[in-house]
Amino acid sequence: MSLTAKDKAAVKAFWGKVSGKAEDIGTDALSRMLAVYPQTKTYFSHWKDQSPTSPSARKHGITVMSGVADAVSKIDDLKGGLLSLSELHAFTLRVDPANFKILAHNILVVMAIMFPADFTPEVHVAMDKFLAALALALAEKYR
Ligand code: HNI
Repeated sequence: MSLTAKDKAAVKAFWGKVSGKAEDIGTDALSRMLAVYPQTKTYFSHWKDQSPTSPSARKHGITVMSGVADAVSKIDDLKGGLLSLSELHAFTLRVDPANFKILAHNILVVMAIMFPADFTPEVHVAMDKFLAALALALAEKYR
């Protein structure tokens, strides 16, 4: 299900409101992923502290959201724009693509908690579709 012009406009407008808090969103979403889906910890065994609120987890939450910000700027060509990131996750990190949906879910949960008034059903569906398209783009090199 591709992103319509309406979806893209909703994503860009909402991102404009929340991007100032991207680091807070990322750190909370990443720590929730590690806490709620502990199997995701296997990808971070090189961290000396894998606890959800560890400095490594916080730093990675910020890193992930820089990837999301990049994806918003490349919303018209996610597959092309995220090619190198997909190669990193597929070939180097060997992240099971199922985890992209898990992290996307946690990002949505945190956005809903932090921005209840702005997170309308219209924004919810647009962000859900955008993060699904992002996950698909990241899984592109797995084919
Ligand atoms: Ni992901 C590294 C973006 C999902 C495990 N990840 C990155 C980097 C970005 C990034 C950006 C840094 C790349 C670089 O160093 O050049 N990751 C994203 C985005 C998503 C995502 C946008 C989905 C929304 N990554 C995931 C998931 C997992 C994951 C779901 C595992 C559960 N990512 C990693 C690991 C690294 C990583 C592991 C390397 C981290 C490190 O410590 O170097």
